[in-house]
Amino acid sequence: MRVLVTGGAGFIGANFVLRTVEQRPDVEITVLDKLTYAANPATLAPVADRITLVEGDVADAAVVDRLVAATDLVVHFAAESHNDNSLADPSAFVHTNLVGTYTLLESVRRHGTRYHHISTDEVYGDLELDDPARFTESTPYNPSSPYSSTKAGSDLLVRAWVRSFGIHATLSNCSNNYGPYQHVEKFIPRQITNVLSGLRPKLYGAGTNVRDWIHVDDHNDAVWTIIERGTVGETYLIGADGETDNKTVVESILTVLGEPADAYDHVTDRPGHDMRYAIDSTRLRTELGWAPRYVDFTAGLTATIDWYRENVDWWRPYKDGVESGYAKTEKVLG
Ligand code: NAD
Ligand code: TDX
Repeated sequence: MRVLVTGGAGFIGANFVLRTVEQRPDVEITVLDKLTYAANPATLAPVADRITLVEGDVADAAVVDRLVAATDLVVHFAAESHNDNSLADPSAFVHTNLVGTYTLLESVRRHGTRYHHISTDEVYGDLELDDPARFTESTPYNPSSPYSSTKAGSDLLVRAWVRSFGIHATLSNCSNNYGPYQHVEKFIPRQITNVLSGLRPKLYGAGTNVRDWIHVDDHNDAVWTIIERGTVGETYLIGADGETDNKTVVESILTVLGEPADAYDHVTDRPGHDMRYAIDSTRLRTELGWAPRYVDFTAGLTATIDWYRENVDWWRPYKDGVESGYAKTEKVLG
């Protein structure tokens, strides 16, 4: 099978490529990636001779059409993915997440190609801390940020292209991922690499916000499950029952790294900061038989910390630039 992976040089897409090369030797992979600041080509270096890497934009119709014409399946990971960046400048988010998805949809429509759309639980907005509810496939869309609204818009385009044009698409909305090869701008790698660099972790506001953590390998196994066993036109939520508040995550990282658990700073909160995400993945588990393998978040977090400790060369070139960007707006709270 020939698979086109968009965004395959970023965090989740690259983990998907590495795992697929290892586990499915029959799959021929082409990666389409713009190699933005978020990509790290070093991640794919070990499989360079097993895949084809095309540097290009998912909103470039000519490139997309040439690649889609020569593939059996598109897995669309490419996106501008960081909420903080979307607050500073939303333009790239509209371009990549909306125009890029539209461009792919028109191409898969033309060629009748199977398409899987990767999305996020953030399209559902947020929950209160004491709300017993979790997101399900029927939760109404209510995104908060420029990032999540462009992801929500991209999901709605896919659904409309299924209904109006009969494209063969499935969608998945996953909770917060962690694991190796995640950019140091994101919460968990930022705090790990802060401690490893002699800097104090930075917690937005009080740190009571809750995220529903899932290991990236569990996400990608679920994606293959949906591609192979999902019903075309349907949406599946992916989550591993990993709800944890940010303060607990920072304290765990410090403890694992042998530092005092309170050696972190509270800093300026994110504007419009979503309070809590929580996924009910019953449908994926009961209908398609998927289950996460990383059920102990502390064990998965410890393995991830070890990975960043052992792979300083991978993240070091990105660290200073990210921290100087945050320093422009972030103030330590008294
Ligand atoms: P990432 O930022 O690490 O990687 C994104 C990749 O897309 C990068 O390699 C980048 O170069 C590429 N890209 C950006 N714009 C492009 C364009 N115009 N054309 C081609 N390539 C482009 O993101 P990630 O965390 O790996 O997220 C991947 C997908 O998973 C996104 O769709 C995101 O919305 C979704 N998602 C992420 C999480 C999470 O916790 N990180 C959770 C749920 C869903
Ligand atoms: O330095 C920080 N301090 C901090 O307290 C950073 C970078 C973040 N935070 C908080 C904000 C969030 O409550 O940690 C939490 C996680 O932040 P991010 O890693 O930026 O993730 P989030 O905004 O939750 O979005 C992530 O999950 C859903 C991904 O970046 C999205 O691409 C995905 O769709």
